Amino acid sequence: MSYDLVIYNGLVVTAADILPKSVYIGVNNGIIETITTAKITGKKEIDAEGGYIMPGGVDSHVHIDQDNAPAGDNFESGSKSAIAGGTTTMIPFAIQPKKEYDLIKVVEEYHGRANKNGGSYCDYGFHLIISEPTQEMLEISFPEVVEKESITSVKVYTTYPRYKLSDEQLLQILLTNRKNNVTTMVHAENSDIIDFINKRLSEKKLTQPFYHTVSRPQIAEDEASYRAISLAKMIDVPMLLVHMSCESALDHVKKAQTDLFPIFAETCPQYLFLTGDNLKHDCCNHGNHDDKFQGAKYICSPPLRSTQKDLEGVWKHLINGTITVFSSDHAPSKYDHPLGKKKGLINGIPHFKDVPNGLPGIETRLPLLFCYGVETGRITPQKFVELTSTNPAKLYGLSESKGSIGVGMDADFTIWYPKNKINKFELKNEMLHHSIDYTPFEGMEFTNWPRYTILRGNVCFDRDNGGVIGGQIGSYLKRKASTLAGPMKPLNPIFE
Ligand code: DUC
Ligand code: ZN
Ligand code: ZN
Repeated sequence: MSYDLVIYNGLVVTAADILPKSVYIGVNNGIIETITTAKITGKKEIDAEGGYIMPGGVDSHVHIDQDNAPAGDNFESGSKSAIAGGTTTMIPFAIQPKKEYDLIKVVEEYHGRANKNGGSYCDYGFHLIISEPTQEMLEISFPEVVEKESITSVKVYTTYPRYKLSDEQLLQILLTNRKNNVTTMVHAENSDIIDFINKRLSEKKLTQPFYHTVSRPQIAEDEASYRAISLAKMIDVPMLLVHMSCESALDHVKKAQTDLFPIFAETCPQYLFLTGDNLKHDCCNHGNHDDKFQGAKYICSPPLRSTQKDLEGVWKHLINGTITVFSSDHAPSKYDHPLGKKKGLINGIPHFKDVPNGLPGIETRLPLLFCYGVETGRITPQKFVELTSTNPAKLYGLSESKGSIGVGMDADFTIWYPKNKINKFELKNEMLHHSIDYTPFEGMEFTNWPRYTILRGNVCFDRDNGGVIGGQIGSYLKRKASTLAGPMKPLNPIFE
């Protein structure tokens, strides 16, 4: 029997194991049909030459074609960048605009965005962002959209004037999510602390990009994380805190997990690799010290933290198991564009508050953690797979088809070069496929990169033979309920 595709001579890694023998993986119709030690043949064959064969990356936190980032990526460029960085599935956000209570309409509008310009290169789903919950919407439109679109995760914010919800609104959403088997994602920063500091910074005319880091201190994330965990405990419902950036906030997650609450944590490359020094225009990482605004390239929220010790605190929680998923929070805006980062430079005066938040990173997420985590020996290849593919697939209801290598699963793979096969190189933005004019990881050294990215049996990226060679074949993924949390306790009857 011949297969559509056979992959062989590599080390197959799942979140649990590295298979002890070199095996053959046979793919037909986009699905893994066999994994065998017996030699098999295919119409197309890939020799992994001893490199790791991992499940395709699942990036469960990305912002694509968002209204607040008109100088960002659309689905075409964002998903192309995903594929070129080893990611085969991404989950961007469909945002409820204020005063729009028809959530089916909201998601349909995002399907339109995803289908524009030929569609997506990788598979994708949508998380829903709720910015203005009403009782009627939560009772009628919300269950409808969950059912029709199979959306099983919702993000809410404790900050940003446009999105911020009160604690009571958060409780309402947690309860609604519990009833609908939906996972809640929370952006946790105390908005009153931020406003209080911002007022004083602006009075003192301290508005250069660096003051963004001053305006959103760790204590703001720490307090809001603790509060969100407390609210989730009250309703006893699974919750993920997104883009966690500091050790003290992660300590709260660890405590809740130790007490057997279904609280999960996400971090992102920027909180492992970059410090707030990058927001200073004369930081030694920048080539051009004359551009006093370039720190704006690093404005994201929560902000980059101060010291190497802060980064080590996040690494500790990544290694000790507190952190469940490693996402990019790809939230790109061009730097040199009036609607991009330079929106915050008005008549030559910097205003960090007007700079669109977020960093590009969908393409660099996997290579960064692979090179600085796996190849340095800080984490095992299995832990890498767990954080970057298996856990996001389980958390967001995709584990029947994505996130692992097994018979019956989608044939999504990231194949790495064998160690030392390629020369170490310094990253340059022109190597990347996003539509952004910079990467915050410029100049960092890489010892490896995805050699092949395969989506449902299609070789979409071949780094040495044409780069992105796949088409815009990405499909919308209907998702199931999360399989990460255990069974819930009975609901407190007061909340029925
Ligand atoms: N922070 C967010 O909450 N979302 C997108 C980008 C960012 O920096
Ligand atoms: Zn956020
Ligand atoms: Zn985000």
